Amino acid sequence: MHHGPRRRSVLLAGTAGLATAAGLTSTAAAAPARTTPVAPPPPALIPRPRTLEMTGGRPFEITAHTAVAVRHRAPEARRTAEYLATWLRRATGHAVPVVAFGTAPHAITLAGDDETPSAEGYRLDVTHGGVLLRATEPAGLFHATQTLRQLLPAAAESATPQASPWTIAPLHIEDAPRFPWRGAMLDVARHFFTAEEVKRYVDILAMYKINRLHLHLSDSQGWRLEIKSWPRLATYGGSTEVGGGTGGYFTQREYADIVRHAAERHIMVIPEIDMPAHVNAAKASYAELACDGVAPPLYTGETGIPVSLCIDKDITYRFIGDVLGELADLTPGPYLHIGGDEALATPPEDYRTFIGRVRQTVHGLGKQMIGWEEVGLAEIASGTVVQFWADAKKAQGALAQGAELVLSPSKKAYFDMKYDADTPYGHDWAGYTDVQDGYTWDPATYIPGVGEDQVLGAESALWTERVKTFDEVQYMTLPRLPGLAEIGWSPVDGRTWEEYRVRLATHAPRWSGLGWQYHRSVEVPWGDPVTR
Ligand code: IFG
Repeated sequence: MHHGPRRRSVLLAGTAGLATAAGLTSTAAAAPARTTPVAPPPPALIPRPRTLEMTGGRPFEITAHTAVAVRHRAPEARRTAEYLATWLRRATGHAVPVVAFGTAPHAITLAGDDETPSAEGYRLDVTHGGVLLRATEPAGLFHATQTLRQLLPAAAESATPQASPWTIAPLHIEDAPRFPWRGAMLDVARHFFTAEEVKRYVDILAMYKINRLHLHLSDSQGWRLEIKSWPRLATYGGSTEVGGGTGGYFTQREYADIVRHAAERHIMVIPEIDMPAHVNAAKASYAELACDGVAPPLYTGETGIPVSLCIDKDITYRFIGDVLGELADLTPGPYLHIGGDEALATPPEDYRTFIGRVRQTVHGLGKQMIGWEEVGLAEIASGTVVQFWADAKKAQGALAQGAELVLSPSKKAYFDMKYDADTPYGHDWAGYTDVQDGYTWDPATYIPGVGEDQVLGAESALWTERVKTFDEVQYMTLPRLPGLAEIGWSPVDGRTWEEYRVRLATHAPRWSGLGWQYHRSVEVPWGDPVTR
């Protein structure tokens, strides 16, 4: 961070003081060699904002007199102001009160912005006299606070007061996302992760303006959400995981807590109950779900196993109605993800019948259906969201029915893919995905014949058959997630790996300061080894 003018003025004052004490004439002492102030380097923001202009002049400094002021029609803005003030207090040690607009001379102000209506956009102005965050919607204000966070040194992430000068070079930013959907999927079924760990994951997403958390809540190896009308799904179906560990599940209270934590950071939770395949945990829990009435044993293996719900049994649809009904009540977001992937044990005609019935259940609950690309093989309503992961033909078929696409290409955005041959965790069936590989693609050109206006955005997917601990989850996520966030948010023109990798390297001290694990890929110029 550039300290030019402020430090120079302090130096000058110091020098003059010393010079006067030494009896030197003030003119001689006060006229050091004139150096033209070096323009501060543009800050290393990720995702890169739409416009950024360094406006010069003396920096803004957070001091004991700095307050956070708020003036916005939405009551939500006050909570964002409190979030920002709380964050600033920790590392600066200053009081940083939240005050009403106009009452503090030296303030960081969160305000409305009638000029640039946008769901998530914002404008950010830094001058010597103050900082102004403007946005029409609270989500835009929140994104502006994440940008402000990155304008301060990494020491600002510390949980205890640091001495760093808290200065920001004057600038003007106008910003808004290219795609509305920037997501991250976490598979909590193959290995279970606690609500606390999921909330930490949400904190990583928030730093990079990701706005969707897709939770893969059920699979053959585990059922991870309490369903009151079918209690054994969680108590028995959630009692183990890949490798035979104790597994676990979210009570409905814990799931609601995850939803709240995410909503405060303007992240929508999208729950997935995978069907008709990937259902061994459910069938093991209730024999009546099995076609032959015999519950299979719990499954703790790594590979997918051929299994299907019994398409022509009525109880199957009562089960689905009950489960999705409780899930809908717990999920404020508009989407229910019904999976639909890899239905190898479901005959194609049965699959089409099944997806048709589930679609009606989802719509009956007032929700929109989202499914993996295979749901395009069935009749889906226009407006269904289809998540592309491997087969362009299936995705194009879904588009032909009026679906909208979210891109999770397994060769680019599957964070269970190893970085390289030395990565101790994860898979390699889609090939290695190192940081550069995961960054060099574009959602508007990735699938032949599918352009910008048919794509809602991009989403990473972290499957956890071979990712056991939350440290491993962080290691597989960082440093690839910031790249996916930039792909989803920033303008594509001018976006290059050569320029991005330098910005990315400067974020490592932030992750270290927060105790987040990450992979120090040889592709990134990390600089001097930081204590990790
Ligand atoms: N494909 C399966 C996942 C997971 C993945 C691991 C999808 C949609 C392979 N389905 O990806 O359950 O096993 O990379």
